[in-house]
Amino acid sequence: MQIRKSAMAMAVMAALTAYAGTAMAKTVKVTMHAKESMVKIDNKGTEYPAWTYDGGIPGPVVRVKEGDKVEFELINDSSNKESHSMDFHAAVVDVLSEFAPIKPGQTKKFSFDAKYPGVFMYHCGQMPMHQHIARGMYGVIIVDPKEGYSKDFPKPDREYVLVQGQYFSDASDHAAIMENKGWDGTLINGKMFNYDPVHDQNATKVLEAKPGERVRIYYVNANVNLPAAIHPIAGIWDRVYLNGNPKNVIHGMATLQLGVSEAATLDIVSPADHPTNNAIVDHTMGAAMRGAITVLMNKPDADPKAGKGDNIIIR
Ligand SMILES: [Cu+2]
Repeated sequence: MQIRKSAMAMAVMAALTAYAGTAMAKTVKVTMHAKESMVKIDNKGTEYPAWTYDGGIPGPVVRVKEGDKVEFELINDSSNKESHSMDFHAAVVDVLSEFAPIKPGQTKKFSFDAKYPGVFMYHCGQMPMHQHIARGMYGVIIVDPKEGYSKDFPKPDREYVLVQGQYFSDASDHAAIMENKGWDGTLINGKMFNYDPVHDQNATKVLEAKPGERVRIYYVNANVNLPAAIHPIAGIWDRVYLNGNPKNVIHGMATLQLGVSEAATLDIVSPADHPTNNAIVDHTMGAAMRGAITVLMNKPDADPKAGKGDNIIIR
């Protein structure tokens, strides 16, 4: 009788938990500071006068659940010279209201409901917009589906964010950027060859997983002008979710084309029986050779914390 009782209690608990999982939308407060500050854009420490959210390229990873209300606050630090704004591609609002710029010293708040699950770019939309993006004002917001994981959207073992951007060493020449002139590098999470010790002797970081694990990559093409062709060398994307929406699934893709501002969720599963390496590239060779190569090491002694919890972006 005791066993039956506790089994029933567990069933009720499970039902309540499932209900709570789908029904309890939260309000998520997100505050960012626009900062015009120096950042390092390569592994040897070259400094660059960037415009950023919170001092880094890309800006902070925002992660909410489908149905959540995002209450956003942008603070344009008074030490800045430029006006800045925020455009979340996950938001359905008014471009002239919510996304309007603010001057240095001003603060702006707006909120939106995260209605669609997936992975979305955010960026500054102040003019000249291509200059604000080229200088580093972009990032990613992940909206997890309210249904959670399923057979068609399996739980990953590790998750990593990769945000690609174009580097123009003279970002003051915004007329040249418009014509894609002066494109000197491709940044992955803010640095050329950030996670590629194979092609850059100064690189120290890689993505890690254990053999056979499902690794989920949230990839954002924050380039100013160019599409990106995302391929995991020596592997195949097991599943690709266009715009990161679990309903938009494609199987067995070698390369996924991402237009400018497009983002996707890409799953890769390495062989379980031996260690392997992948190189996640923008197969557009001009971009790969400028820095868009990321090594994923699949090895038994992978750092157990890498690609989990808050460690989905390696800074
Ligand atoms: Cu800006």
